Amino acid sequence: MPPIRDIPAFAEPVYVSKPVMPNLEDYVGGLTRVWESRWLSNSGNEHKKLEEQLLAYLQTPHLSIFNNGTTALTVAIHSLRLQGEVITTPFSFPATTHALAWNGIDPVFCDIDDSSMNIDPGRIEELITSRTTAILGVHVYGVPCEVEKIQAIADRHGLRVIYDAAHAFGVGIGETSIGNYGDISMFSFHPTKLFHSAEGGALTYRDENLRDRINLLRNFGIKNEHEVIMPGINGKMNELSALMGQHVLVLVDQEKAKRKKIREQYQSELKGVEGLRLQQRCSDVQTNDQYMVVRIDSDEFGVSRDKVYDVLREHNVYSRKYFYPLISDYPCYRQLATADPGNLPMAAKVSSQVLCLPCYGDLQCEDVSKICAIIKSSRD
Ligand code: T4K
Repeated sequence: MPPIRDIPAFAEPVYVSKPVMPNLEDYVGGLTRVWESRWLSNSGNEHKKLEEQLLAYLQTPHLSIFNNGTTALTVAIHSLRLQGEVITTPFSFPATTHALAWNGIDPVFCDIDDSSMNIDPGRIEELITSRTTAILGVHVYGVPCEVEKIQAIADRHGLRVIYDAAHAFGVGIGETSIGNYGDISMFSFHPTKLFHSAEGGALTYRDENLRDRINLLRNFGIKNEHEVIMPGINGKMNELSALMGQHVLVLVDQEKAKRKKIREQYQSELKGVEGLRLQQRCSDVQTNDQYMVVRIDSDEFGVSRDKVYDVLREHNVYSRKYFYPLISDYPCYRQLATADPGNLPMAAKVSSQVLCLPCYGDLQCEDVSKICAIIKSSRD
């Protein structure tokens, strides 16, 4: 390995993610249609078209698109009339727990599994009380939670199950698309995601009875011009985003294949380096290769995750510590009994080790090699 001082910085910043951009002329062609229609929001034609296309792609019985994943998740929780306490993971993006807080629900933090980095089903039951109404899991980095075990616990205790599938677009277990597990799943269509609509999100669900309620909640609870029947919110996706989504959707499989190659290159170049732990693929899971995460054990590797992050930054590489700090360490949640670090030893360990490396279709092979060289030489 060259000494770190001999590796030049990238001329341009290399970010953790870069959005897939559709062909501009194609998008402008679609925009002309929107311009002429003078219909910009409130379930227009583009919105309807995107919902149909996503329904087919995600292979779920029902789907409602939203202006972002956070609003979608907040509505999902409200639509199931959840109250009291919900058991969730502290190892996620703030939106997961905030969506509970916005519904007046007390989050209960459960530790995570060392391998999947998702909520540990073996620790859920001890947290159930008479106030528990649901389990909110997150398919972190697109790796599915242990859905069968979680459902069995929920069934035993009469609980609902919601999945934050923000990272899991296009993921499946065997032949089953990930959006078919639990009562409701939420997908994020933020530009940093494999599939995006500039901003956006969706809920998928199997119960047809939820459809009207979710769609009403998405539109202020307006039933018709004379009736507002529930305290809804504005969760509607606008037509420009819906059009963007249509143009990005046709590129998703190609982007997925490119990211798979990039991840494989990272895996092969970082394999066997003492102190670096790479995420293993599960044999029955169709992954989406959206994130490339590496875990750094500072004792074995010789330097800490934070040091590697700093060295990458000095070389113009903007890796990200998804997810550090833990949600349970935020000032707004750390007073909760289950936020006690003693309750969450694995989450604390994982959060101090993870680093998400740049992973997007346009990243070049030589860039991946250089990033790996910087990481390996960061011990100098
Ligand atoms: N649940 C989970 C588990 C989530 O991860 C998220 C979102 C949500 C719920 C909520 O879903 P949404 O309401 O967002 O639909 C980013 C994203 O903003 C966020 O959507 C995502 N998770 C999270 C993991 O990553 P930040 O604060 O790291 O974003 P930012 O602006 O620093 O962007 C990261 C990098 O991406 C930048 O360094 C450069 C690049 N980038 C970003 C944008 C916005 C681009 O190249 N182009 C862009 O347009 O949260």
